[in-house]
Amino acid sequence: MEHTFIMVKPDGVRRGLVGEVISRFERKGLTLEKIRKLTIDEALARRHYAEHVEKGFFPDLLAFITSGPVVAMQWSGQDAISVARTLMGATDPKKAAPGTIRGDFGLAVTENLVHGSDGPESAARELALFFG
Ligand code: D4T
Repeated sequence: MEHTFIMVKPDGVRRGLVGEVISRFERKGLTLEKIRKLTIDEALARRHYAEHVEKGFFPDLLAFITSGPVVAMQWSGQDAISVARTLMGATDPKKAAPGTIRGDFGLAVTENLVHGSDGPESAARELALFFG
């Protein structure tokens, strides 16, 4: 059994896609353990995206991720981390396969609807950041 951190980003919340995202994970067989709606402030964004703070796209990413509420979740299941990333699709929605969340609903790489942990260490770190 593995845990992962999944977040519906501000664009997904604004577009009313929270239920769609939850439904896809549930139908796959993953289990929703925790859920919390919040607006990310700059300090939390810098901690969550620590690996990206020096990158050229970070100012746009910071403005976007703090632009409205997000829905943060803990999901569990067998191989939950990689299964969730498969359901999400490639980071760039233009390249994400149809049938994935980003492939079906996204167009721009910044506004790519969802975040999912990319490994066990980031899952533990991100779950601690959002759920203590
Ligand atoms: P997240 O972390 O949001 O699940 O995305 P990924 O794990 O799939 O991708 P990432 O860490 O490489 O990127 C984090 C975040 O930054 C945005 N981004 C990324 C961006 O705005 N411009 C870019 O050029 C890249 C590479 C999108 C996701």
